[in-house]
Amino acid sequence: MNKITKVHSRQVFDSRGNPTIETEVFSKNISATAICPSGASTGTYEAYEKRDTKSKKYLGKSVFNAIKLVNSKISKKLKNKNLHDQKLIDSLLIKLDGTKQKSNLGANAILSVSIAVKKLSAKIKKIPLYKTFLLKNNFKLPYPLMNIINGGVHANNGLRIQEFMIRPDKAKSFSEAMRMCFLIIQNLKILIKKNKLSTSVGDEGGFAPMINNNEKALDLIVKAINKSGFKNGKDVSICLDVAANELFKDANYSIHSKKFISVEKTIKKYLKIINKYHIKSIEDPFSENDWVSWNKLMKLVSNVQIVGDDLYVTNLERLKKGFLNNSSNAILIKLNQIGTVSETLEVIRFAQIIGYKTIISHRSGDSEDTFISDLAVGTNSNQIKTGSLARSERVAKYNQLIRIEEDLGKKAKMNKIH
Ligand code: 2PG
Ligand code: MG
Repeated sequence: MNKITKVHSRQVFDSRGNPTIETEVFSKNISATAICPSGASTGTYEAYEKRDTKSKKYLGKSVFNAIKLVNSKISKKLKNKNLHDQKLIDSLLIKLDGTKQKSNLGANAILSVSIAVKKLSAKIKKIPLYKTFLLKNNFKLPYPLMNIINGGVHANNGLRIQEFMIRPDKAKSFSEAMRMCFLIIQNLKILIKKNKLSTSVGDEGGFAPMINNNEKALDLIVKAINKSGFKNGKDVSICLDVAANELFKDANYSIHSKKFISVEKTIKKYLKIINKYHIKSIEDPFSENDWVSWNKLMKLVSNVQIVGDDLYVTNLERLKKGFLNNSSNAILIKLNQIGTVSETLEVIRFAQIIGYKTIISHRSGDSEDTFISDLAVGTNSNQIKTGSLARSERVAKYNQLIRIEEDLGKKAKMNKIH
């Protein structure tokens, strides 16, 4: 048994330049670190992110109070505990916090400890991290969901939909998936330039051209797919994250233009773009409490992946409710929405039992930490959503998957999409 000897946190910065927590867990002189990510379009039911809202020093965004709690209370509690017993460690953290949304210690404090413990355990056992989750063998690589045009709260271009993504469905290997995405992104850049628009990027590395019409963005992507020699809807699929929480008011939605329209009209427009652009996946098409509309859409589409993100917030109770309501057929998994590795694994396990696709996801504020790449492979998750092939915090996750593919050698296979 290896014991935890010390837990130490420090304030570092995320990809948006905001303060966040890095925690280092020690067992004697060996240590591992983890950095907590942070969202912009967050769900109401997510676990609590603790920030020093009253302190002016970092405009209310510093995390020194959370860090203090790790370095005192949490460190004391975990000292001499079995490093390899992740469930025990996580349950001690949950108990020590004692609230439903982890608002005492902060889910950002708790998660950074939980992930660092998991990493250190693998390091000391000398096992690649991806081999320490739910799967014991037969590892498969996830399909990347690359967010190549950014809108919503991740950019300031006026695009209503937050994420326009591509998924290289016909790729036979992860490296091939990356090559396909690379080609499409390069061609998209040329097309954007030709249209005299800016090729600067948004929070998740996708282009953020000044267009304010969803269909214009979709037209550009279709052109880039064609120009790369691929067939939209066959070789490559277009996938969306609407993040509809941000576009909802008084039972109406403003997804397709600035104007708020009824659910019926919104669904009609969804069906129109699904057919026109062969869209294969839509995340958060409705807001987090609008269970009825989710179910309506599910009844109308058969070959489309409907993904719950803010709807489920990686929370088992909400996922169960969604399952009974037939709300979706896939779930987005974000560790910091729930706050510990063990709870995240529990949600993934349940989702897979009920036949939901699991998609491991970054946050819009992220870091060089690549834990989610290992998590995706180790839990047999079909897809990973971690931004475009730009900005090091996004690319780092893809690079880690390339390393895992190489490590698996001939055994490396892609996961199933359908
Ligand atoms: C989302 C995420 C990640 P954020 O909505 O799926 O892309 O964004 O981290 O801002 O919640
Ligand atoms: Mg989302």
